[in-house]
Amino acid sequence: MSDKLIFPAGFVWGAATAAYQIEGAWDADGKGESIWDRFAHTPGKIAGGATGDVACDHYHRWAEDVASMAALGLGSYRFSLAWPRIFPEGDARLNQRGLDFYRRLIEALNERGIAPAVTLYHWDLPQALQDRGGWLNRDTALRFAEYAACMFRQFGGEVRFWATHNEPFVQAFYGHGTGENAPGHRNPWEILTVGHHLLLSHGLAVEAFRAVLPRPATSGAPAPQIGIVLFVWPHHAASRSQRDQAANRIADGGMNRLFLAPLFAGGYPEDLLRHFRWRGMRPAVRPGDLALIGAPLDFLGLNTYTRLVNQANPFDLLSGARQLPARGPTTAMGWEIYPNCIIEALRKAREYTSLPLYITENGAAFNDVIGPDGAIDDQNRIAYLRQHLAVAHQAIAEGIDLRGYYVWTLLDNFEWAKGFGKRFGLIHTDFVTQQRRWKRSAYWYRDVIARNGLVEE
Ligand code: IFM
Repeated sequence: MSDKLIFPAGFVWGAATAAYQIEGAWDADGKGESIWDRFAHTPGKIAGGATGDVACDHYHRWAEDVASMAALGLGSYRFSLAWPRIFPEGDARLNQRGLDFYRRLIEALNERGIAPAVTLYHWDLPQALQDRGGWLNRDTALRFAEYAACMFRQFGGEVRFWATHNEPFVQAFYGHGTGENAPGHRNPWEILTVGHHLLLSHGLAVEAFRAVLPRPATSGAPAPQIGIVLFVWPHHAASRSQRDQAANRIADGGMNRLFLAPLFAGGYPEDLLRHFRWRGMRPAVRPGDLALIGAPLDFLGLNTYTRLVNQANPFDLLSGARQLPARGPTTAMGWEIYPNCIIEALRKAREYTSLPLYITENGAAFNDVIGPDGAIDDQNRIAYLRQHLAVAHQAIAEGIDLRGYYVWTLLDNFEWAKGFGKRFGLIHTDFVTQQRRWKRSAYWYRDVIARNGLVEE
């Protein structure tokens, strides 16, 4: 590796968060209950009984957090809107105070030259819609499109990047298959229906976006763009055996192709449909759905952290595969440190689309230690980020149209079912005092941004 890896001019350096993981203020100023509020308030669902009721209290401390972003030199900040903060019952009644919060945040970002990258849905569905069936109900897709259209009208011009969804795979498989995430259903038969309705809602939202914010005829100031963020983790077969190869293809299919193919290749992959149909599972596709889902986008975001190694396992009725334990060094999540996940995820996306690509999440949880002087010398996180960025640079050199990279995450936050124990942040959060403290990796990332690349001293 050269010791100087400079990224193209205009490369977007960012950091990402999500509403439920940082905002807190779960019932403040008229916010409605979300499925994550309900889930976290249910005993036994979250490690240590944690909830996102307060989290990083970003709802009240957003100005301090934006100041940190500016000090880091971020070119863009990726965050999500809490749908029930804006529509407490999911539809109809707009909560002005929730809207005002996001207006203040977006204005503050733009004033500092930090391009807002807004995700409309990062898993916190209004509970009122869940009570009407949630994502199992096709109607939720229509409600999502109305909410999205309202956001485009309210903030359209001030937001540079809009993403409809974050990781629909996770909502469908962990929310409805394993039950690890809200709404906590353990019913694999729901997965494809939920996945399809998420994709349908994406398509309807894109249609609304084009109606509210038509593409400008001439180029001037950067026009708002619309895309989606997918979980794309490379899958490897445990061996060359035909059984492992076949199991790996289905496992990869469930996570990656199930979403890439309808978005970019006109429909669900036949082999997956066959595999799931045999198990009594099928997406509830109606005429016209696939055309909506495949509507042209402006960019694709990829969240990637590691790879998965799959072995055939006839006892797993869903995928027919078992994931082998990580080999070699891992992060605190138990995820193998595998920097090539970046280029493999990008190549996978490129099999489907020539759109501009962004790594919208990449980063690592480690058991950070606060030294006697108060410093957090997280060399392991710096090494992780450096290795993954070096591979991102290699991808660009290979001709992949990678336009930006967002570290997951700006500050330690609520890591879903794992509670507060897994710290991914560049900035340390003391969840008792809410004191923020820059880790060494934050200073390091600031220098990477300032130099537009990796320049080792
Ligand atoms: O914290 C999550 C995030 O909400 C979605 N992508 C993966 C991250 C780490 O698990």
